[in-house]
Amino acid sequence: MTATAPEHAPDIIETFRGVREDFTRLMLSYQFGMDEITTKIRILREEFDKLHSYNPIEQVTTRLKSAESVVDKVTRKGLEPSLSSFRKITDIAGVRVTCSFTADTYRVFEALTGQPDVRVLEVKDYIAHPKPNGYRSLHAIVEVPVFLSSRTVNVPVEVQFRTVAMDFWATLEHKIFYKYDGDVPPEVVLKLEESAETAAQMDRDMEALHDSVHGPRDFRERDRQDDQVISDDVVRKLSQFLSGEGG
Ligand code: 0O2
Repeated sequence: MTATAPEHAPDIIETFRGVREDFTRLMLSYQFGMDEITTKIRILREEFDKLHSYNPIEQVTTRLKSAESVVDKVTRKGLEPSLSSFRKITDIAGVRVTCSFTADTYRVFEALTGQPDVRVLEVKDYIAHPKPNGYRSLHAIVEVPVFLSSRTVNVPVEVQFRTVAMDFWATLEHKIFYKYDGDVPPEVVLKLEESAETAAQMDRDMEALHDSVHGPRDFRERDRQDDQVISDDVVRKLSQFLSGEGG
């Protein structure tokens, strides 16, 4: 006996294929948006390192939310499970920039968001205003253009800027919450708040120590001085060349 497929099967398969293609295209655009941001951060990192002899960026990590976790968030927000609801979730693509000191988080944030093709959609400053549990980080939802073969798409990417100490706390806090499955005993909550304050104090101490040894990192002033050094050097070399001393 041969099984016959129901008449509407080809339609369903076509629809399913279409949805799958749209989903793949959507997730690819988030991947590309994330790539654009990481390239920008890599360029800033190299520039800071090579031209200013100071690298404020310790680590850059990326993550693409899984389809399951996007569906969870869509449901949590009370949206219907559709591709247009997916598009309303702005943290599908995430980049985390771990910096050396607190001032560096703002400096790198400014250097990234000051670029003309980066549009800031939202900023949450959990460094200036920590969450009640002690969580600290500077969050920005930015939109970057991604140039595809036939069109340009503007992709939202969540960028988190934090120090090593903030990252240490957040990573372990996440693990502890995961273990307790959201039902954390009050004494653990209190301990977490205290340890967040300890981490913040360590950030302040280490930054003060660094500045006392190396001087404050006023990058704008140093950019200006560097430009001055470069232009003086170029002028000197040019005049040597013109006077025939340049060899
Ligand atoms: P993952 O897997 O780390 O990315 P909203 O988008 O405004 O509806 P949401 O998503 O809570 O609300 O935004 P928010 O406050 O900007 O936080 C988003 C991300 O910040 C989280 O993403 C975490 O990465 C991080 N985060 C926020 N609060 C905490 C916290 O208390 N502890 C830790 N460890 N991380 C935090 P995800 O998607 O939850 O997780």
